[in-house]
Parts: sequence; C-alpha cells; structure tokens
Amino acid sequence: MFKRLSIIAAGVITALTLVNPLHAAENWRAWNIHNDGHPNTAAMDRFSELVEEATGGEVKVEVFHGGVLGSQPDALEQVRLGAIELGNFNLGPIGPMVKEANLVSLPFIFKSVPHMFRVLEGDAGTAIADAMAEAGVKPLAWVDAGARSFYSQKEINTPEDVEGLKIRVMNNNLYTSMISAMGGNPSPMAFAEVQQALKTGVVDGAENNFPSFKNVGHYEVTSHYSLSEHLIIPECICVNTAKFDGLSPELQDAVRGAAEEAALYQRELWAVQSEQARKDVEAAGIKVNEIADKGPFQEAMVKVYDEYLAANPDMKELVEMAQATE
Ligand code: BDP
Repeated sequence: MFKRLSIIAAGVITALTLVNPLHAAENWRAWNIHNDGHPNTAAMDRFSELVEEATGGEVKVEVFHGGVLGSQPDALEQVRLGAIELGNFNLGPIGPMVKEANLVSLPFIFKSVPHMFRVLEGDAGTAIADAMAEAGVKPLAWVDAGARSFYSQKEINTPEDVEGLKIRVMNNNLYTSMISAMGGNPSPMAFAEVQQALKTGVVDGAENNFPSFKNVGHYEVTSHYSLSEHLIIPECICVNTAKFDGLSPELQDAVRGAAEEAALYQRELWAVQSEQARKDVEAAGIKVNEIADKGPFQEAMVKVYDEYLAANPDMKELVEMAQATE
C-alpha cells in the first residue's frame, strides 16, 4: 500500500517537474542594514529587479531593509549557513570569520577609494574573494562605502584628541586595537544601538562615512565630524556559496551580472549621495573639520600593524601586495 502510494507520489512529482518550468524557482532573502534614503537601499532594490529580469523570474530576491533580519554579525552567520541567501555586507565584520578579508580593516591601508578598488581588482582581491567563498559568503560584486571618520562632541585633529574617549567600533579586533593605539577606549557595538549610545553618553563618539552618519541620525546627537578617513572599507553583494553554486551556469552568470550592474549603480549613487549627506549634516549644524596632517594618526597605527602581522605572519604578503598597488 505504502509502496504503491509512494510510486504514485513519485510519478506525480516527476510529472510536475516536467510540466512546470518554474519548479526550480528560487526565492531568496537579502539582508540590508540601511533604511530608505541610503544609496545601498536603492542599489539593493535595483539588484532585486535586475535579478528577476535577468533570470526570467527563476531567481527572485526579496530585500529586507533596516537590519530587520538581524545584526550584521548574525546576518553574516545566517548567510554562511544558508538561512538567508544574500546580503550587502561590509567587509569589516567579515574579518573575524575570514582572515584574508581583514586586509581592508588595517587603518590607512588604502590611499583612496579608487586605490581600494584597484587592489580588489588585483590578486589581493582575488585572494580575499576566494577565501570568502570558501567560508560560505561569496562576493558577487564590490560596493563603495567611502572613508570612515570620527565624530563626537569634540573636534578631533590628532590621535591625542581621541585619548580617553569611548569610541564605538564595529565588531573586529583590529578596530579595538586601532582605538587603543590612540589611547581611546574602544566599544564594539551593533550599528542599531549606536545612536542611543551616543545620545545617552554610553559612548563619546563613533566613526563612519557620511551617508551612514546621516541616515541613522548619528548627526543629531553629535556636533563634530573630523575627517580622519582612517578606514576605507569596501562592501559586497555576497551570496551563500552553496546556493549560488547550485544554480545552472546560465543562472549564475545572470545573477552575477545583475550584482555587477547594481554595484555600478551603487557607486554612482554613492558619489552623489555622500556629497549630499555631507551638505545635509553641515546644514543641520555639524562642524566638519579637515585634518591637515594625518601623519600622527598613521604613526600611531604602526603598532597595530606590527602586532597584527606578528600574530598573522601569513597576511604579510597581502599587505605588501596592497601597498605595492599603484
Ligand atoms: C556602515 C556600513 C554597515 C555597517 C555600519 C556600522 O554600511 O554595513 O554595519 O557602517 O558601522 O557604513 O556598523
């Protein structure tokens, strides 16, 4: 009896598979930490449209904005496990799980955003991408996140100005070392908690790019944004490796192509909207100060590099590759 039923069931399934060309449709969920008004939110929505178009609806991506699927470290873990398929991730929180990705979290490793992209397009970028894919979080395209600078109630011009300040950082030991090397007190914390922590004085300051500084209201609870530009951290549109590898080669190309196009769109939006975000926060009363000489900040980081490379000698090659990239 059971055997007969299962033979019938198998027959029905086979028939459905043959008749229904949509049997393989993939419905993917994507994590995004940002809200409306941030360039990455528009770019992820565009990515979702592009994927659907390019795959003829065989892969659909629903993007969940505002970090509703969890904090960044949690979402990364979920993508690794395949519980969430995709995300727009910052490489900072990827460092603790993929050693090679930590290259980008070394302060002042890149001379500029274009330099950062040149490094990512070279062998160092390939090494990072391969290691990420191996860990289950495969980058499909790189995204711009500008440079990160400090903000607080105090104007910062030298590392000494950071001394004694409690500064929120993302989850990565390199950032705690970076703040400690300036004599500050690092406080790793989820992005969603930072505004309240700044407001109540749980931390004295934080560091981020202009769009994020503006988008989640950090500018409402601080008064100075000091252009230290100590970190230039790229982001990715990243997918669970097994899910991606499970697609046909044609669908893989289509999804990758959509991510590349969405990333180009993001870079255009970023250029315009990060300028605008700066203007907006200045109009709201934020004092933005240039730092004439970043040398003392870079000198303070020598210790961070020395300790990091002593503990991770295998990262020397990637560091040298990045430094040798024109
Ligand atoms: C933003 C990044 C976001 C990070 C956030 C942070 O886009 O991925 O979570 O910074 O500081 O710039 O946590």
